[in-house]
Amino acid sequence: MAAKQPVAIGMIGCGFYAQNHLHAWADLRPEGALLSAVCDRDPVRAEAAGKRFGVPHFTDMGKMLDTVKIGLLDIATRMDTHRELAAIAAERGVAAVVQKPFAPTWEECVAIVEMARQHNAWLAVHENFRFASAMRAVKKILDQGTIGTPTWARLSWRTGFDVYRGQPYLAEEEKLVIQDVGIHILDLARYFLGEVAHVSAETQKRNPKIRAEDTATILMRHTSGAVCVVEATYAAKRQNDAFPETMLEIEGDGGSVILTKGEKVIVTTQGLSFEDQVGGPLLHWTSRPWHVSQEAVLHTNRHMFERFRDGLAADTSGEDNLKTYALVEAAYEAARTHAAVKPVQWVAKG
Ligand code: NAD
Ligand code: 89Y
Repeated sequence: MAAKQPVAIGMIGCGFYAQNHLHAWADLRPEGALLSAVCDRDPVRAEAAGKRFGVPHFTDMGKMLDTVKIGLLDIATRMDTHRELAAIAAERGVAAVVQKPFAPTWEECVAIVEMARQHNAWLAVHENFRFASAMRAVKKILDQGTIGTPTWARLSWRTGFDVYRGQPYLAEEEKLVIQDVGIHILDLARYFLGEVAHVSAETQKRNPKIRAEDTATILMRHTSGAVCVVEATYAAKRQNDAFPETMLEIEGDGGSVILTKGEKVIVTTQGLSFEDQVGGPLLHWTSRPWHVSQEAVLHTNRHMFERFRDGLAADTSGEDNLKTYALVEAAYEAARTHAAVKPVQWVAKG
């Protein structure tokens, strides 16, 4: 069998969260993902990343693509820049992974997918929560039929961790908790329970110092008939804050799986229960509490690189992520109207 070709990776954005991408790419070098250039419009950040990871650095993505032959671009800038950068990638036929949220509006998300389609360019969204070790373990339990058919779930992200310190822009966003982190939890709901028929939601702004909603309580009926509660808040004040872990309970007709703080699962099947630790080990560049989120970046990057190299769509392709983004849109619409909303109307528009 022919050896698999290495892929040259170009990193766009070297800010707060991109540091995790950079470390993950460095770890994936032995597997053939060769970080080959970095770019940030802030020259200090670009140079720091270039020096640290031993690759050329740029302040302009076009210039970087003119200078270094890149196979796969990893765009970890903020959402307002994604359309412009993804367009440059698509027009040059270069594959791209774009961080979540895909874009600030549904129309822009669709435009990005459409551009990639027109230019036949490979496109994916870096939706890392579903790639975390604990989430993979839960999915395996479901796929093995251990709890039977899932019929009810609660996926819960409740924290008072000061997210505004590392990501000060969050305090100014027009839409906050659903678009920033609820999007991950909604994606997990799709991952575990499939597509969604109806969405109801209530939002609250509990912290007066920020601009948008910081709490969302979302109720969904999946097309399978399963019912799921998705909770997301940045305003919880509680002991043993689980940041950045997602707490999860899924009940099926044959048992249940519960994921608790510390990445412990409690599985009940055929009347018997057992517990297991399902998190991944600390990596040389991860630390608590962020480790859970960071290690998911490594698994996400590996998935992206392998799928691109093998000519296959990513599980979280641009098209797939539109379905998650449709849940975000539906949740905001439901919160605005206090009525149940069908997300399929966005997907049909896409
Ligand atoms: P940040 O502001 O710290 O970093 C963004 C960087 O992009 C900055 O250094 C900026 O100079 C650079 N940039 C902007 N426009 C550019 C351009 N045209 N060309 C090159 N560089 C450009 O933001 P952040 O906190 O790192 O967030 C980045 C993205 O990561 C956001 O979409 C955020 O939602 C996402 N994020 C994801 C997770 C997760 O778990 N998946 C966690 C945190 C943040
Ligand atoms: O921005 C958020 C995300 O995507 O994951 C965690 C986070 O960084 C803060 O809640």
